[in-house]
Amino acid sequence: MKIAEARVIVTCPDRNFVTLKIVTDEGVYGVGDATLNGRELAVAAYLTEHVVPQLTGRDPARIEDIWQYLYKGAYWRRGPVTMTAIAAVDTALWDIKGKVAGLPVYQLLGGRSRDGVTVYGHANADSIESVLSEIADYVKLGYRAVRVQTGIPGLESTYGVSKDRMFYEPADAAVPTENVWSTAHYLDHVPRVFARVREEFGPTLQLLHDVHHRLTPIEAARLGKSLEPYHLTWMEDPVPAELQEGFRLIRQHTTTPIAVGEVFSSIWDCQQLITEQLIDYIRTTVVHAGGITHLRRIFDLANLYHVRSGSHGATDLSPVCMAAALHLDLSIPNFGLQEYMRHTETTDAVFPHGYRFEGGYLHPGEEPGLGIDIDEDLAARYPYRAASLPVNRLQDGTMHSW
Ligand code: GCO
Ligand code: MG
Repeated sequence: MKIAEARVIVTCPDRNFVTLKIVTDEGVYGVGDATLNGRELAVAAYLTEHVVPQLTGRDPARIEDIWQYLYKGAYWRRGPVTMTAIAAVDTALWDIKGKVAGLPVYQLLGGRSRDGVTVYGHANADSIESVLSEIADYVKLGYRAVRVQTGIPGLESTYGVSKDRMFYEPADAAVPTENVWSTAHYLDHVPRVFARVREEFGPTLQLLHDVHHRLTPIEAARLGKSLEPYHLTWMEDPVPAELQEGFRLIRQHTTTPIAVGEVFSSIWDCQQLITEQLIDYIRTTVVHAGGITHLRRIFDLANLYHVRSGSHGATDLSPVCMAAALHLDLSIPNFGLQEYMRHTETTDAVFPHGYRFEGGYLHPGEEPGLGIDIDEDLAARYPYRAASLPVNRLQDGTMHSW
């Protein structure tokens, strides 16, 4: 069997997605997600111009070799654009391997380690009172883990609070929207939110909170300490993680568990965080960290150091990434949680899939391969629309992390 063709499909069914479809000379094909929010066309060009011409004629069964070829062969290693492009190829090749074997990919990865993949949903609202009713809705739907974000009194906009109730889409304008941030207002408010949430929902609902890289280590340490009475499952992205040793300071001060990794693209971005046990959950996922092949390597390293998985699953990661993540989630020994932000109906129609939500779990389904497809005719009806993530400034106008 040989790779006959690879197509890059860019579509915008309510938001932009880039998908790679690899077709073999025997007609079997596989799909991989290549979406990098706000920088979609950079990956599309990387694939079209530099990767696709090197794939034709290769044996699709040689997943590891093709991964090494694209990683080492480019000379320029790592980085989100390169690693997202490699991820797309890798994911599509696993899909093909599963279809050829007649097995769902999780079976090729060692089989089930659990019955289903526990997911967390997003409760977000302007005020504490309205976030309580959002959480109640998730509990009714069967979720056992909920991420909680609210507006901050004194600030007009806050990361994580959507305009739409069920769907969250931060990439809302071609030229980035500008948000304003105050750490003082934030640190004062968040513990009040979680005090109310615990009072209302009791001790066992798993609660999470995303700081979105907005604090310094000592500020994050204060936040973690102030949240200890409400025993969160995790405090996410407390600080920007370019400086991995920054997490040591947070760790020394608080027992609130720490999760990080959605912007990481390789094992090297989290090596120190994992081996020094500075984090509890690693949140990299298939599309941005080199596909199933590389992500499994990250999770295996994490497993040695009591770090569990908590993969990113926002709506800007396509259903193709979600399907791939679920196969890995089901098979690894150190699974923690999987983020699950529902896609819109239009997105789901473009990407018909076998995975399903039931009682707080996602199940990848039993179809051979990943159990995911792209309806190319439908996709063609939704052309790309430029959309950027917002930027963030302090009240005095200084650029801050979004
Ligand atoms: C999350 C994330 C997202 C990101 C988005 C960026 O935890 O789900 O922080 O909401 O902001 O995926 O593209
Ligand atoms: Mg996040």
